[in-house]
Amino acid sequence: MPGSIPGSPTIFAVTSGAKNQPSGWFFHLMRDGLRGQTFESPNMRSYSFTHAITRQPPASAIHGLRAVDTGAPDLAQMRAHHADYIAALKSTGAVVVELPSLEAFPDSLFVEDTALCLPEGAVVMRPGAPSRLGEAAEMAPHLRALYGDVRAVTGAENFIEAGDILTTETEILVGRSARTNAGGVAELAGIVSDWGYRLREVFTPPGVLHFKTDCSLLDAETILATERLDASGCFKGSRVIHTVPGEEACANAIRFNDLVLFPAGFPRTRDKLVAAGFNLREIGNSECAKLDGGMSCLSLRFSPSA
Ligand code: CIR
Repeated sequence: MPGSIPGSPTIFAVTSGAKNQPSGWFFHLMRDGLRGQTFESPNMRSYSFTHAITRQPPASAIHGLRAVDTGAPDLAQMRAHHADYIAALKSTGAVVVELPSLEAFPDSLFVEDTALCLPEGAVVMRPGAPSRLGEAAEMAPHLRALYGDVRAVTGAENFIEAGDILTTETEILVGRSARTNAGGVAELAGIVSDWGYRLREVFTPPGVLHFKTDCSLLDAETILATERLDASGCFKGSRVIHTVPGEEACANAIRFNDLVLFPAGFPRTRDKLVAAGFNLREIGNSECAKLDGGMSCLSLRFSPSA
């Protein structure tokens, strides 16, 4: 597995067929909408969702992967935070599929890393952490139950975790990292080009677990990011709100319908986002943070079209 290697971003262009449509997302949203609504604008597709999938934290989560050991997570507290998180997702009207815990996989509560979900279909990932590879196979049947088209990254040397993927209104950004290599990015690019998406390869800063550890989509034009990630230039053309220095750990938030789920304990960045007009819901994240997990990691968010 390669580490983070700075370099020129690679754009994987759309190459084929259906694919010359402006965007599959727009058509699906116009047809299906969210909870029966019809959107007047396509500029909601990257943060309007009808569904989410979560997985209960297993008791084995106390043995989950972490870059630095700051002590074992408190399981009861982690589960209480997880329940608050699910309640926040549901409060937006979304259907939340709550999967049972998987004791064999300590990190399996971090379902985001197992799949990329788009309206046209889902792509099962190939996690770069050996202990997490089996989590993707566990997720696949649940995706097949909701989607007509479920594909997978399968190359033996290709690795990719969806924590490294940020889907915006116009493109899919994928950060190479210690978990996501060039082969994984290239294989995903081929898969999503068939659905009409443009994929841009970027780089997760050294020492940062995933690309989205350091950034989040807030709306069609706005990204929340750490200064260190924004300095790489990967968000040129977007409005970027920086986390306040010292509060970098709150860069991983999620926009989910009308809410921004935001980790509790970062008051200065919270106030900045509230002042910018976002509707924040603070969720405790102290225990998942001990395992380098945050708001995005705890769910798959999507609007399946079939
Ligand atoms: C891991 O190291 O894989 C887990 N302990 C944390 C995964 C966090 N997932 C994410 O950022 N998408």
